[in-house]
Amino acid sequence: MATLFPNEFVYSGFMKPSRFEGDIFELEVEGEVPAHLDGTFYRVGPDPAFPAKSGKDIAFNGDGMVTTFTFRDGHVDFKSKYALTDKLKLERAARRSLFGAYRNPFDDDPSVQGQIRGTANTGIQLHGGRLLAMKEDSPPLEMDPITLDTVGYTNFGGKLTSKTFTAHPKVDPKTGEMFAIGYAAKGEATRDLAYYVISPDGEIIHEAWLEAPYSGMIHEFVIGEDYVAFPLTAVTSDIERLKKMDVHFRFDPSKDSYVGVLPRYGRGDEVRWFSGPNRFAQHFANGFQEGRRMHLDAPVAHGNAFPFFPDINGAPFDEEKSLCRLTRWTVDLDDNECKIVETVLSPATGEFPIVDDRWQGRPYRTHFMMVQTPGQAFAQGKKMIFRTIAKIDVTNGETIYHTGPDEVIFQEPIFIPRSPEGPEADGYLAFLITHMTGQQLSELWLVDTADFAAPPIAKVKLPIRLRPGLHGEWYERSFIEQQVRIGRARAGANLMTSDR
Ligand code: V55
Ligand code: FE
Repeated sequence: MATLFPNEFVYSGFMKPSRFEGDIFELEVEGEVPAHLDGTFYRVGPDPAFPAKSGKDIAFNGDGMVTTFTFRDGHVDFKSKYALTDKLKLERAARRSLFGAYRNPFDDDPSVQGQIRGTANTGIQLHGGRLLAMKEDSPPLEMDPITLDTVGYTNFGGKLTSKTFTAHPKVDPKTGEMFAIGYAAKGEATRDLAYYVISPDGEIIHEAWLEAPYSGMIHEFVIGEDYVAFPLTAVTSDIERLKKMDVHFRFDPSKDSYVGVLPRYGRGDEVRWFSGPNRFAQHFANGFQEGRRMHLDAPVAHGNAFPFFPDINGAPFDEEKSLCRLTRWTVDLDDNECKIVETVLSPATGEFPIVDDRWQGRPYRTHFMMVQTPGQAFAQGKKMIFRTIAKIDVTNGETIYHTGPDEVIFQEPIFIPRSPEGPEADGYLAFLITHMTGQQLSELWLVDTADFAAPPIAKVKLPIRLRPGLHGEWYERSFIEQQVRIGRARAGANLMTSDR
């Protein structure tokens, strides 16, 4: 039978899979792209290659599509290619879905039992000579940083023993080390948490194993100079639910929040768990250490913010309680009661925060966050939608908004420094928009962070519609070239070994 996507929200309108692989040379530009920008915006997101087996799906389960926008001399070129996961290869051979519901291996076709079912659809990072496309239920997928051809899953020369690897690794801007975790590290819904430090040339140089207080999503974590901190909130998983073909995650309002603090190069048994009230939080885009205290900054809600991961007791989705506010959690290693202290940093409501990653893991000032307008926070089908970005000064709460016209929706931005050595958060935000009217084409908008509320300085126009994506990164061309050299040196070393 040929493929036909059913008339479901996740397959229709602005969510219809674009499934486009290819290059578009010399995109149209309205306005002016600063001529000195010399680098590439890498972005990944779910873009289902086939309709789900059941015909229904959630937005987080599509196959990873990687797109790049390369800037040079005021010109922009585009490329897109699927992350060619083991899953997608098997499904292409069958020309249909073989893997079942989101993170439920019990729902898979018997012919693919035991295969890595990752989609590589959530995060992307260029580090250690590898372009990694990541889904937090599987190892990272290595791709070629220039051609976007897939190399395959990497286990870092055999040193990655966790079954999973975060979609949000953190890079220390001073040392160049990459920090990563894997939760559900011994299999879906296990409490095991693995932690890794990866050197700038891509070697795993430290590993620790610990157990979380309960099994739930640990989507992102925070690094400091001497400590790392792992936040756990009430988005819980349970193997019995998976066996019953229920959804993977459910929000459990009876569960406390936790933060586990570990020395950067610590052993698992050195972890200290701090606790706080029931909360929802996903994206800890930054945080830092102040002496014996760790600060973790994230959009935090007092109820569930993800309608597609429903309440464990079947409580109806509460849009008011779902709205997150940028909040600082502080834990103090000298606090014998091990409590999380909570401070709200801005009145803006939303999710998908980003910072200037040159200030990753160190005292910083500026947070950008996608804004959800109360009353219009969700599209039909309960898809989170945004048409405003907030710029928040975390030192005093000052919040400035950039708002688009009613007929567009925004995706998460990346930050591009005006100059590599320039001040924090001074530069541009680049983000995809979708026109909700007409042909629903996509554009890449550039906003100057120094004149944040002003209209975009450039609108880069695509002749196609891209399905809403997730996280992205900006890399200078010199960095990309250096990473290609590191990757080639390792490939050469491996050849020598197998030759002998
Ligand atoms: C997120 C996204 C995911 C996922 C878990 O942004 C969490 C949160 C695209 O997949 O599997
Ligand atoms: Fe994320």
